[in-house]
Amino acid sequence: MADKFQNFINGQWKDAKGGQTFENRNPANWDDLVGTFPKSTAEDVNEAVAAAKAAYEGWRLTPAPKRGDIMRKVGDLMVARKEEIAREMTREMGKVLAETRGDVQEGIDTAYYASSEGRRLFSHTVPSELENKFAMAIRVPIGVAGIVTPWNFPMAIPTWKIFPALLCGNCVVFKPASDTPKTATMLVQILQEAGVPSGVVNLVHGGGGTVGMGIVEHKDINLISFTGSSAVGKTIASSCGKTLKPVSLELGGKNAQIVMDDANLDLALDGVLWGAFGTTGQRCTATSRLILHEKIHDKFVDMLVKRTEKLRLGNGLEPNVDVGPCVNEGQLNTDHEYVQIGKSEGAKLLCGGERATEGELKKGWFYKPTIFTGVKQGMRIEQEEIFGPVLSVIKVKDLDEAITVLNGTVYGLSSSLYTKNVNDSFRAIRDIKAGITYINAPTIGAEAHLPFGGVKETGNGHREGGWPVYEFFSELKTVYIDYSDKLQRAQIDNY
Ligand code: UN1
Repeated sequence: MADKFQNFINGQWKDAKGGQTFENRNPANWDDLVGTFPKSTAEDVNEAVAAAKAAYEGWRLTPAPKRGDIMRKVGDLMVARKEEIAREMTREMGKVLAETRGDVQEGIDTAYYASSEGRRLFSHTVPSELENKFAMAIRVPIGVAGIVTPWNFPMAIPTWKIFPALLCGNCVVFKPASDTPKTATMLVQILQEAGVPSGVVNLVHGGGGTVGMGIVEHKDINLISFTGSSAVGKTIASSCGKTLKPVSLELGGKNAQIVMDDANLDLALDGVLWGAFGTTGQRCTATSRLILHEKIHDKFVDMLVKRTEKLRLGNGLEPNVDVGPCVNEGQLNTDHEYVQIGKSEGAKLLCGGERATEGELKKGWFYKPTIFTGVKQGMRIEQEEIFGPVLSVIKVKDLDEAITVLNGTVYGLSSSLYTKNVNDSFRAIRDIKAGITYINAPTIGAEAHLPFGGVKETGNGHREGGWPVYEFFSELKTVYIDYSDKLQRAQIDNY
């Protein structure tokens, strides 16, 4: 009998009102049923939103340092359960244990950061232009936040949104990806145990169309934070536009690593292997393009293919496994379709390009790490987000061409340059159009206390992580206090 999980609404664990459920299976072994989860409907969303709205009146008045104390407890509980959560996460979405441990750690870092922000959360106090008048801007919460998150960082990304939302004094209705409902459940259990009052955080499982869009469109949801594809992000933004609901979007990427002819090639090789095939290429920040200076192109490609062919695929819970499965059959099919597209566009397939089915691997959604060379600017495999272990290699003659190629997509999340030349580094930092640029490090590796996000169709200008996310989850109220005992007209009486 598989474990049966529930929604969490107004401090109670409960089934979906309609009684329907969906299954969550291990992508490394489809026979392994992780559990069944409620397939919720609009009724469940309504109940969760009503609970959050009612709880808001108490939560908004709880002092921010006190909310921060709860966040510290959340961090402590996550530390205590880190290994257990990491193992369950690997089981439900496949990435290897070292990576799921990192994912939980990112949540822990975010909790402690949020905790300290409870004693800050400041804005500006500035002088008034009039005598005997005081002026300042203070931060106030907004209301009920709808949080809709993906499966690739099932702990880190929800914490990036939920912890700042709560710390600022908002209540939350949370819809996790249906590929990772168990990690989300563990997070909400921890929030409950840490003392978050009933109704302040509500968890509603189910599909994106019904539950996700149900939250986005709900009149009593006051702001939305979403991470996922650019296509869905545009739909959400259009919906939010109708009522001017604030929305923070973290969307697709087509990140590139540039390797110049003076780079430390061994270092660049470690970087691209980790960037392209870590998390099976299923990161918003994954390296899906490798831009090589023509002088080192052939040598580097040789080095890369040799190492790629040695990567060990398998169940991420087993030792010495480098690459886990794709998250589900649909993603595996997408990867394979893109391989066909790459071939038909004339790119040269050097390795991978097929499903891995040896031994136990046939029980899961494993795809061999794939490399294409001879990729030209404008090909679909060079332009479109694949979200799998498929790397496109592009040859360029100099840094200018490399940056032009790197900038030539609709996305702009992460980017990386390997070089020893300090002048080239600073030119790249200035000219690359991306939210994140790494020098001599791969495209992945964001830290919890720095802004995370991208430009162009990667988002809508907001950032997660660090301090800017607290600006999204709060509003400014400007306050003037006149203690002159007379009418003072700004701009008029003093000029
Ligand atoms: C994502 O890919 O959606 O920098 C988030 C990184 C991680 C976060 C990635 N710390 O790759």
